[in-house]
Amino acid sequence: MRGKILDLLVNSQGHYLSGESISKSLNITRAAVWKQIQILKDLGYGIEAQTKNGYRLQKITSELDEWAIAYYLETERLGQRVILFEELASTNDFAKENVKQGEGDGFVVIAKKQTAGRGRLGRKWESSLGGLWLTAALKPNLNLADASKVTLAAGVAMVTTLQNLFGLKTQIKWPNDVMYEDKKLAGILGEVVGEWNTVQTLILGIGLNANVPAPKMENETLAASLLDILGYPVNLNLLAARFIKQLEEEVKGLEQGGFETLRKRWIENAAGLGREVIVYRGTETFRGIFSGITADGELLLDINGQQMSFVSGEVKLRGITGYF
Ligand code: BT5
Repeated sequence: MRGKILDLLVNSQGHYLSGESISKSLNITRAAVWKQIQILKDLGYGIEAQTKNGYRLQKITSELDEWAIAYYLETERLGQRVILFEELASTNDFAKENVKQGEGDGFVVIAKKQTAGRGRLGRKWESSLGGLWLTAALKPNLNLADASKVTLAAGVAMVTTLQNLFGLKTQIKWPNDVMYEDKKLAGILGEVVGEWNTVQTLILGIGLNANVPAPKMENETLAASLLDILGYPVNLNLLAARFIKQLEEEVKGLEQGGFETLRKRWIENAAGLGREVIVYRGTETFRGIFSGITADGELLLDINGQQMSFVSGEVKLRGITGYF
């Protein structure tokens, strides 16, 4: 019902709509209209009410809201179904469960906060109220071997979104952490659901410290947040919608044109390229110059002129001096 009231208000393009006309259109009482308007105000919508003229929409909420995300969303495929929760253990876990039960390509789930947000390899992801904790389920027209390229695409999509919306220059730390001045602003967790012989679904989770202060980590990781960087809370609905759109574009690009364009854009935005790094693989340590990523999306290390490549998920990357 609230969505229908918002549809009416937004379609009246800044003109007043009387309580009576809303109640007639939706077949509810004027008191019910008034009640829904109060709830919308509590959700952060700016709605002007005049006794003579009725209601007028002044501002769309910047707090996460399903209607507002749909309003800003301009996609063909991703986010055709977006579900928002006040709280979830983990949006990736929820998406996985739903995909197993038949939810398909383009399904997006967002939680205002997570109680058991996950990083890679069982690590914990801090997810308090105010961040953007989002998972998209995708069935791209790609080989399973290309799944890791989709997670690289997600990193590029986030960096591009932050540049376009806020003019903010961020960098990607291999494989797909989004960094601001050597501090972690966003992380990506890509997982695969499905049996070997059925169509695979990618579960792509992204966590962005948006309208939260940067969390303090137990380990040596330094975190950043948009709130700290920009100094004001951003419109989470617009941010979510633009990111989903950009992700759709990147995945389309991968499906149609292969990895090369994305690889170039990834490299343009990479942190620590051309610098000395240490790669940890199990108990082994490799020291060399971080020279790029291969046509398969693997990390390339130049060790005394010899090129060596590493698959994501197996290794940990460290800069020699504080650039990550
Ligand atoms: C990641 O893992 O960076 C992937 C994080 C993905 C989170 C999203 S939120 C929506 C979806 N649902 C989930 O349950 N997960 C996804 P990894 O590279 O393993 O990094 C984990 C490490 O990042 C931790 O060990 C901490 O050091 C650090 N960390 C934890 N929370 C953080 C935060 N909010 N901001 C910055 N760093 C954080």
